[in-house]
Amino acid sequence: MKLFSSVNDVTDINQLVNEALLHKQNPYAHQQLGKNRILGLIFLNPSLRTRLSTQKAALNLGMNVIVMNMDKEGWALEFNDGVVMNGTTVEHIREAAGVMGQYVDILGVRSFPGLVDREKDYSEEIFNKFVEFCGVPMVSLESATRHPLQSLADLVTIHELKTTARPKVVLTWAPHVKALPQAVPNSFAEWMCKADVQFVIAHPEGYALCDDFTGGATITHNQDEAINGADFIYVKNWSAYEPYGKVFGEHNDWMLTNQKLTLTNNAKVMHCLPVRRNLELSAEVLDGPNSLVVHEAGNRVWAAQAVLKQMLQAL
Ligand code: SN0
Repeated sequence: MKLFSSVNDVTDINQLVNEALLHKQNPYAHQQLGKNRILGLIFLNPSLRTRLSTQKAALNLGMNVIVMNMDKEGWALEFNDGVVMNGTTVEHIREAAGVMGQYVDILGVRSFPGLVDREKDYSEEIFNKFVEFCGVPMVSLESATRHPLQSLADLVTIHELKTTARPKVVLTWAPHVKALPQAVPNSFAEWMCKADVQFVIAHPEGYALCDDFTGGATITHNQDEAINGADFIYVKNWSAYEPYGKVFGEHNDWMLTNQKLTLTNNAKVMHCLPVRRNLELSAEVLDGPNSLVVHEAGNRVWAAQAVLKQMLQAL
């Protein structure tokens, strides 16, 4: 694999999931594969899990890792061609990405959407320019519209803990105080639509995701109906796709509680984290026996390791 930016870059998702679980059983089996190989991780936005789990995955494979918080420590990047750079941007993506490619064998980039210009965000302009100019294989650490390492870890977690062959998995919108990207729910939907699960999405009116990502899912505005009999509930806030990046209404009753869990098949509760307690998800659920959030974050290592292994093998 030379590019990992969405589920469409994966030839066989079941094989990738199984490979992640093999790494979990035997983390150091491929320590020679990454010897003398360097992974570069570039962050244009904050990160906890992605940064640490991807580093750990690379170390398990024998790689060395270099990390840069480009937003805080780098020069301000220019992404447009043909501009006179007499303003605040200092370095063009053409040179910056090209130089990064000189130093690393595989490059990871995190770049959130601006949530202002939908066409710009959904064209994945920033991530694609890194791909175009760095000249080395690239992995997404969350781009404007997707978070594939998270979604793979989510699928690994569901596969690992399911008790029926085809579990009911519900993605539910949750309240928040900010406008958040659609990347995590888009990506989760895209992966679940390709997985062997019964997939339902619940959100208040006005929060429909872009249907490029949700084809095959059952979509409802009734959360209680959606979570009825659910085996897994994936909690996430997102801002509207139309009107783009907007938030409206309070919808505080969309926060998952123990009372709501009684409707489910003792559902396991997932969230990509960071989560805002008692806003997005109640503390009673987070601290209760149904929460998988920390376990799920642990699986980020094995998902990243499965992806990096396939990328190292293609070098
Ligand atoms: C990001 C998001 O895409 O929703 C990253 C998730 C992995 N989350 C946030 O930006 C949360 C910010 C906040 O203020 O709660």
